[in-house]
Amino acid sequence: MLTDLKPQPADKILALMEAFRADPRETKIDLGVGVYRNAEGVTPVMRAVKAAERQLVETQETKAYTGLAGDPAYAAAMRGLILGDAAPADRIAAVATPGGTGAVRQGLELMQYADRAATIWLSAPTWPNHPSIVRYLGVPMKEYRYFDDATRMVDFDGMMADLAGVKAGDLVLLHGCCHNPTGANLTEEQWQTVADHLEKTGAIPFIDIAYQGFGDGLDEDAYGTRLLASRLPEVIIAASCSKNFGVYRERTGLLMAIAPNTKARGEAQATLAFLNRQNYSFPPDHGARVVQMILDTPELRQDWASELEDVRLGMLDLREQLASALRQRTNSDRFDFIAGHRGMFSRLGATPEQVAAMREEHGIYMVGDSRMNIAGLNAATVPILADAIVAAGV
Ligand code: PLP
Ligand code: TYF
Repeated sequence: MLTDLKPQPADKILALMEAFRADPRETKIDLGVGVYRNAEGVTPVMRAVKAAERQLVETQETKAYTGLAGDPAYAAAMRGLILGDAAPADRIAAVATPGGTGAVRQGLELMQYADRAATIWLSAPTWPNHPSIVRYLGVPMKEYRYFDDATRMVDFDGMMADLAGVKAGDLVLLHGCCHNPTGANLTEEQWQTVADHLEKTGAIPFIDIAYQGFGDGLDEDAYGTRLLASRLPEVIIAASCSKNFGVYRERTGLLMAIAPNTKARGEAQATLAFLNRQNYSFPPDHGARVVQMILDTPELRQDWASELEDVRLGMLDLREQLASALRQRTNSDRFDFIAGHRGMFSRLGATPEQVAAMREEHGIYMVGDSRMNIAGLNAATVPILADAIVAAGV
């Protein structure tokens, strides 16, 4: 059996992480994998997470199994964070999952279990794990245009022209905020147009929200998700706590399924618990419990939100610094889109050759499609990157 295995294509982002580690140059700059880093290059444990963990160590009396859906208090707290009161709780099924990736996977499993024939529409481009998992499960897949290479903004006309092809029951995967890999996001008006279209066609939004609080703020980043949740009968939401709580390795995610009515919600809840059981029985609990404690304890929640806000503003400041350094060097505003993008990433729009040249000559590591992790920069490396971008002729 094991001698017949074929090599699997590497995840380009994770391969880049290895290549960076192996590069001996002291001046190297890592703009690859989407992990937040502060000005010292550290991915800190957030203050509120430390405090909640301390409390947990002191007070937790058992590590016996939770339920198949995970801790209901975690689901309720996350529902509030993501949806506010956009949809009534008695229409929302939810299960804890191992990270946002686990939520995406279980959402696709749910979709496939419910309707084998349904197609999922992915943005071009999107996070590479989306098409990878979709293909692995054999879910029918189509793409819609999303990014305009010329303006480096959303190609909304292209997007809507392609989504004109959706059929009732198809799913449309949308990034809730902070689009990965482009950094280009829908405006509130554009979200409304998308909501109108989904309503009219009977297609179902599948929202992946992995960066709430990294873009324009916790509530602002949930605008599109809440709008769709308030207007459509069915919505699938895959959420990750990896970034906004900095609990990457704890594997903390949530899948929500908004159903048209309470009865359908009950079936969805039972099916999600069943699907958890088929894959791993009980989802991880430590990160989920920490997140729940933070969200439900006013002092912890306030401290968490304030640290997250500092992270967000720090990344916005780096965007301004880089756009301004490039404005000076090129005597033009053609890189201003970097300041207009939101979240951790920006797609620079460099060719693969230019990306390779920046890596070889300057030790600057960005993903091959020219996605940069803005959090990999600091005030000292912004001018170095700006010089390299100009030298590469981007
Ligand atoms: N969805 C998107 C768009 C992401 O960028 C990520 C990456 O962090 C995830 C989901 C899931 O992350 P995790 O599985 O680490 O929670
Ligand atoms: O896009 C990123 O960099 C993050 C982290 O297989 C990530 O979402 C990258 C690849 C992967 C899992 C997570």
